[in-house]
Amino acid sequence: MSKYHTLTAAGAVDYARQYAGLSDPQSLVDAQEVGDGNLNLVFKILDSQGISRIIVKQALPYVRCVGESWPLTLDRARIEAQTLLVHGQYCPQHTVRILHHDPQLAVMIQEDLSDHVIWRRELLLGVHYPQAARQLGEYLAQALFHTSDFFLSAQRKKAQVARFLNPEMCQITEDLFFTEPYQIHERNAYPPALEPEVTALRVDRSLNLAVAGLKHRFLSQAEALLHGDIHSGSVFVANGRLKVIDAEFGFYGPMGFDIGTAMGNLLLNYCGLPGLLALREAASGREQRLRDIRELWLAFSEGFLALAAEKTTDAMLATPGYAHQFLLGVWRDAVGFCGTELIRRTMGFAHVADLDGIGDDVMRLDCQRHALSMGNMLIIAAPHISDVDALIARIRQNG
Ligand code: SR1
Ligand code: MG
Repeated sequence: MSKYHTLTAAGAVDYARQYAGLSDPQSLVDAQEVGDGNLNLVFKILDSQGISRIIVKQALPYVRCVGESWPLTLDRARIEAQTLLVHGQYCPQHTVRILHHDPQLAVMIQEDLSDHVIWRRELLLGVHYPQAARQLGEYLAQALFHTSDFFLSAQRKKAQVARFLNPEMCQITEDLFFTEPYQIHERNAYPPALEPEVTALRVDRSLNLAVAGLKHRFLSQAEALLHGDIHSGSVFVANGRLKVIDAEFGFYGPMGFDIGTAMGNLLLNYCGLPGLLALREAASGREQRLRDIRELWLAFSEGFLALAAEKTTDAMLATPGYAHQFLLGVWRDAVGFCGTELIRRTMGFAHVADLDGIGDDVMRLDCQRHALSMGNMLIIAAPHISDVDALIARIRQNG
């Protein structure tokens, strides 16, 4: 019989006392449930001073933001913990530390990051973390290179692909990113005023062909162990520091998906800023987002090329110029996936505060229209946008 049961706050405290590996487990006395994502329970475990010491995270057997009508695999907790452990092996400075996990209870204990803040919340307020984009690029370079065929032997890599099959979570992405926004679907959510723009996406044959290609790559290209959901809500920042959390969508997929999702969330912020901040702050925030995108890509690509030059194990993949050639494809993918993130976060099932948090109705609609048109443009133009400077020029042209 399964030992799974949902933890109460008191149960989470007991669990942390037993398994967090603290030298003073009895100092843990209370728990606060703070989960504000779409899927899981998250407890901060507090000591007698009320200081948060450790995080206990448990997967629920359904999508939290919907309820039991949308059941969901508990295996995602194992995938999440193991993905973060693998990424943490290669990039400990930017991966949340996992102290313990139990696949049957679908629970993990992770380091407390109360001295950090969620990057999205800061982006909404116009607070800039100068090193964040570069650090996220470094994380992606380390995590993706070391889990790819460039680094792992072919045998080991195939074993890892099998270990990280994550079909139910991938199906969510396949549906929410690549299918539902281009169909009439009950899960799509957008104001009636956007109907003309949404209909235009649905009937645009060139756009649908390009999205089909992206979906096909997501379905079939097992290039590296992806984080799988690397938006600005999955990233904690502090002065000079950055930690990635929440890898339950981890699986072997196309590298451009992680990079594109990260860039897409910076662009969602770019589109939303005029509705979130005063004119001058919004303009300067937008310039900052463009610089962030540039730094993210350069940190990833330069980091990846340096690792490839030093550590590629396969004799043919080590052929001079091959890693560079491979990255050209990753770049094209990233731009396309970035476009799909913009579209699905604007009119699909799962939205972001960068747009939905805009108080003024007219301004919100303007920003949403901008995100849809930018997403569309990026998906169509991806094969012709040669590098990150060309991307930034296109974004400026788009408004
Ligand atoms: C049902 S899950 C909806 C979205 O939330 C997650 O953070 C992922 O982005 C997913 O697409
Ligand atoms: Mg998440």
